[in-house]
Amino acid sequence: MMEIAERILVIMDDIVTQQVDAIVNAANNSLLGGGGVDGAIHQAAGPELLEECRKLGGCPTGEARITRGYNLPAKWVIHTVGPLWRGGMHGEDKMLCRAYRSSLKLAQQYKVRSIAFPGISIGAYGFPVERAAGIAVWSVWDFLTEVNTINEVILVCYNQTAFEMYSGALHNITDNIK
Ligand code: AR6
Repeated sequence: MMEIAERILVIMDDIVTQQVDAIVNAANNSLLGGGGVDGAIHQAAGPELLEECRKLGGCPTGEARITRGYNLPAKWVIHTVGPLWRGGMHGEDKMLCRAYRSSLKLAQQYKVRSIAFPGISIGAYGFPVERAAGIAVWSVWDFLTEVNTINEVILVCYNQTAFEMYSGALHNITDNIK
């Protein structure tokens, strides 16, 4: 059995090029596309992705929906909606945790073995990066203790600051568990 720490990887890269079974999209409630990582994923997947998304009828915050990946190397795109940061007293932490868990649950149902996440909510949605990183790493770690069919979770950071925060959060949890 692989250690949990060996199943989580933090990298700095573009999520659309990841060679994994599924990539996660930081979408909005409409699931009809947007800027940031959402725009990049739709651009790389091609127009069929939007066509499939239209049929889903949106997605509540904290939940997730799955589509095919079309022109992406990934077979699946799991669309989740993280919380918009409103100061931290509106259930933002819980909602962010839920977005990671819902995505991983869907991944498990679709027999996904490798999955890549962007930093959900840390761009346009304004979630403080260090706090989001802690929640992301903890949510993934906790899920992997319960489910052993997913053996690679890649946290894909788009800039140096995010990379430092997510790898720092992973180190913290690894140190604390030893
Ligand atoms: N690969 C990896 N990460 C990326 C990429 C990429 N190609 N492009 C951007 N990021 P954001 P949110 C990073 O704003 O905060 C959209 O319009 C980015 O630097 O994409 O959850 C949706 O439609 C940041 O660190 O997502 C929603 O309306 C992280 O991905 C809204 O934005 C997330 O930033 C969602 O906001």
